[in-house]
Amino acid sequence: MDHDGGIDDLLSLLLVLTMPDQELLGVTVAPADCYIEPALESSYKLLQLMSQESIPLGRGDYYGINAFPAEWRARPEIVNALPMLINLPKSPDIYAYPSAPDLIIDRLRSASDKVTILLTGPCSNLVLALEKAPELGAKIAEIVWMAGAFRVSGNVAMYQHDGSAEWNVFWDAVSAKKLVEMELPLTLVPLDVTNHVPVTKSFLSRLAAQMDYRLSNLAGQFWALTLDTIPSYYYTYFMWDILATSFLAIPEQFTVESVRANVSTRPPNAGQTYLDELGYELKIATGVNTDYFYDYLLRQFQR
Ligand code: AGV
Ligand code: CA
Repeated sequence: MDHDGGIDDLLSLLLVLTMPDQELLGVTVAPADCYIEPALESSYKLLQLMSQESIPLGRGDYYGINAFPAEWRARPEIVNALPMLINLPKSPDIYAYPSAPDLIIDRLRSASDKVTILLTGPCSNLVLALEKAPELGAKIAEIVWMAGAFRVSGNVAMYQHDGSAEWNVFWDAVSAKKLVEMELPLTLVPLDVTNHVPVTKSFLSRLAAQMDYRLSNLAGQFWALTLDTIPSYYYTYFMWDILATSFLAIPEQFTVESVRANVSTRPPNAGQTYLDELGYELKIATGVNTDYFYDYLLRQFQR
């Protein structure tokens, strides 16, 4: 799993660790929707909470072209101060961790079977790994990436931009284009489908009703931190990464289309993903059974 330290990235890490059929081989973090130090600390603490601290962590040192707003990047600091996490041992020296691309290479190389790669941030770490060791493409069973916006608007509101891109692609559109061009088995979970799963108070209320379970209690606190997303009249916090993560466990609840697509790397639509007859083969999730999805989350956090 490669994530970028957002609140829903960290919840996604927790969710993967509840999946009986997934063996998590490693976690790498990109310094995108986070500052890298607190994000690695929260990742390490969550692994400890789940008694999985032997899963290796890798540090992303590559910074994309279009930085995330600082207010978003700073939010996960709060996570490490929550009562359930604050007193857990801090990670050893995060600068002693391997670099993210090196850990990805090591994990793929030493795996006996093909590996699924879950990306809940930009794809730069994976692309750097595959550029260094292209033969490892053959070790990938599937890449599931929360990214893109095809038949809906994007969520980037920036200078020199028309709003058509989704942030994970916009941060490093050049790497995104390279990844798409590789034509590896790639399934995108774009805004087209994540728009259907906002973080709602009614869901949080159902989660709170089962807060005797430690994970429900913690997840409820994480999600509560997302409700003041700024500016609130424009942004809603969605279960972006959580939905992409759920795809690993309940793919049959999704509608998936095989398409040809491409990625723009230039203003005014840098990072836009668009359907293109002459583009590259990939899959996009376009629908999900939302009731089933929310119920699934409530079940997984009953521990
Ligand atoms: O574009 C969605 C991606 C997801 O990987 N991230 C958040 C999720 O982790 C960027 C993002 C878009 N809008 C945001 C974001 C917001 N209002 N706050 C924080 N991050
Ligand atoms: Ca993310």
